[in-house]
Amino acid sequence: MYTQGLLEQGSKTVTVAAVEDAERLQRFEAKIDAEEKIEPKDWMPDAYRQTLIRQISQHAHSEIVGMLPEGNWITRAPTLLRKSILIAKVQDEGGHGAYLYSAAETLGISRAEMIDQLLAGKAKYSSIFNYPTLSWADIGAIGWLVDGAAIMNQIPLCRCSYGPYARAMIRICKEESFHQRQGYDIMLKLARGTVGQRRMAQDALDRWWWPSLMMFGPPDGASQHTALSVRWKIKRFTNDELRQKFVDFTVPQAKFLDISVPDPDMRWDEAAGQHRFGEINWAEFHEVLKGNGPCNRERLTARRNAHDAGRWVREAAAAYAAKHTARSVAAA
Ligand code: BYC
Repeated sequence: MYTQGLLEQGSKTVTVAAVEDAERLQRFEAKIDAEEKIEPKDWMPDAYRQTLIRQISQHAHSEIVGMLPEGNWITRAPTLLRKSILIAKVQDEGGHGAYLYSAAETLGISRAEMIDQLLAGKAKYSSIFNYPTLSWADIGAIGWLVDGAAIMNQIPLCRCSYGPYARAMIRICKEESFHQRQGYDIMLKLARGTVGQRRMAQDALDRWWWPSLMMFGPPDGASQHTALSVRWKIKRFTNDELRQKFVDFTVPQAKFLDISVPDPDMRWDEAAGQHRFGEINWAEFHEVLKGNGPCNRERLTARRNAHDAGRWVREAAAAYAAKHTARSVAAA
């Protein structure tokens, strides 16, 4: 426990609390360096707790808001099989949101608080979900590119230093991998289809390519949280490192589909063993983050309406739980 007294250390007077904190910080960092997990009841610096609450809650919101662009196509999927796959995928995203809210709750914030922040427009969620799904090919592009980018970012999160987040990510990544494959399969069918279907596939790649690169966050030089998150092994790679891996992984997949990445500056750098790519439109990214993307308002309105429509369910569940608690107290 913190002691408020004073301790003489040579000529310097420091608070006992500060010494205790420094010792705890040292033990905390030694644990992280040794690749041990930090668990909810362990001591952790407040900055670690706050960063995790921020990142995990934003991640949870992204999963929940991310159900909307794809949910938009459930009634219009071209076959029964595609419809079943899409329903399963959208349900998986809801499940991911639920595990992630639970992981964030272990840090001392409630799910209700996090949801209030989202509905009040105070919490961020991934920029990518503020773009519209205009054709069936967009469902292919989301699975291929958006889930592909998500996997690239999330596989390292399975090794995150915070135990509950790392464990949630293991299951999420398994499901994301099915999501990526079903998306690529849609793209493959379209790319090998009629002229019109090929055009749809190309159009979807044209619209989703750049927003997918933005999913990795601002460039390293502008990323305010990366340094500390990498030091504390919340993030294992920087934003630019993951973006580069994604480009290197995805460009050959586009070639196999025989459709073109919409970037005239894209080229293979033999010496570096990497693709070089053009400048990302960061002004567009910041506009989307400020709430001015093509669908920001629509997404928040949909979540607010869903929250209002579900109020009676939450109230009924709370009344049922209270009744059971009262009965077990009376029986005890
Ligand atoms: N969109 O210092 P930085 C999915 C914010 S869901 C919006 O680099 P950090 C799926 C950032 O939050 C996949 N905001 O931050 C679901 C920060 O703002 P604050 C979602 C962004 O945290 C359904 C500020 O910019 N994945 O796969 O070190 C269907 C400065 O950035 C974005 C995750 O959430 C963005 N793209 O790094 C289909 C993964 N980028 O908080 C698929 C977990 C940055 O200071 N999250 N910002 O106001 C992460 O790995 C990290 O949080 C990020 C950003 C790499 C995203």
